[in-house]
Amino acid sequence: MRIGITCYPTHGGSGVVATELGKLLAERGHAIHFITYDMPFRLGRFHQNICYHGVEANRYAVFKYPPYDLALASRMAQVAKIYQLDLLHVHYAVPHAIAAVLAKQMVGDHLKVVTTLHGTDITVLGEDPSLRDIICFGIRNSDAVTAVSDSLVKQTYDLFCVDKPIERIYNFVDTRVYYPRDVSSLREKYVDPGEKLLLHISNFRPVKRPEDVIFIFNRVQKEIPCRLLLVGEGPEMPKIIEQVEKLGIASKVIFLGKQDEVSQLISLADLLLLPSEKESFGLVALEAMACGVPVIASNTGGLPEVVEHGRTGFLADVGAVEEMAGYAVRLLKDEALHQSFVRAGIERVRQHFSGEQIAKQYEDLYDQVVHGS
Ligand code: GMT
Repeated sequence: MRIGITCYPTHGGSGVVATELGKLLAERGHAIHFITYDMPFRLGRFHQNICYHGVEANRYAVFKYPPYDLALASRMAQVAKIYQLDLLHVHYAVPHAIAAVLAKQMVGDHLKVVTTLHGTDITVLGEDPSLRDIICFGIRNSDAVTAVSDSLVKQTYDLFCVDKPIERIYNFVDTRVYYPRDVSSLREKYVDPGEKLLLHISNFRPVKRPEDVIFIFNRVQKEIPCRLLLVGEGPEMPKIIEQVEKLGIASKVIFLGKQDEVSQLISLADLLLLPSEKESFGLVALEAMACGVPVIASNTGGLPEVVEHGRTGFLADVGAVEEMAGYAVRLLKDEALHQSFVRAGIERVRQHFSGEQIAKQYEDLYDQVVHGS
């Protein structure tokens, strides 16, 4: 098939999933056209069957806000006509689903629109009165809609009065990239022998509750020799640096900032902490499990669909930091338990979240939408 993909090309999970899906579909023989304002950061090297089409918003002085959404719709329509696309698969409802619906109106009904909802496009923006109705419009007018967890499907139905089916298609990982690696020589650079390493990766927005990460780590380091690796950047970072200094644990916390390639870094860790307020899926938890790293996360959104409590990690209520710290200590002190979680996580990813399985689910959906089969 000839497929246009639009996503946020930056470090967020939705952009990662969209880009990795595009790469997989290209490997499976589809012609993929990324239509985004920047080259998706995960695209990397040249790929046969993948083209990139940039979007440029006009910055004419009369505009207070450059009309990016219109430029995107117009570019989608242009690419769809030139390359005779069968469908546009857009990731994240705003503005992508709305732009795609507009492009479809410009090109004709034969161009189908598949929208994937990723989380904050519903759970945060869906509550905003300035966007709520237009998000609903984008969903209603898409030919097919998917969401990345059962929890997000339910939240979408609860928030919007949509009567169309929303198919749950989980996030996935490429297990050729995410697998337990021998990183012992790199690990020596971060931890002393006998020390454990805890990891948190996020965009350091309030929704990720990075302060809870520091609280949990502070409790754990009082009982077990360990360090904390923080990967990512975001608005909460200044607060986090202050908190770390106040607690006097700066020598034990390593700040790595934004990183493009995290599979090796994940393999360094003994545990991943993800105490988010909201998390429609939690792609980083899946990446960790694939690399053999157990996860301690909050029992919210789609996380219980990813992390199996007591088998591949532990879940606790949002903000239950004492309980999460207790789980971390238990897991880090009990090598046999830790090893069983490592094995169960790798197996769970292989069984339920492999790229091949998920790419096939999207292909089947595309087939239904384009051929009605
Ligand atoms: O807020 C983020 O974490 C980024 C956001 C995005 O759209 O890039 O992530 C959302 O989509 C990911 C991919 O489907 C999910 O794995 C994340 O759970 C989801 N984030 C939230 O729901 C907060």
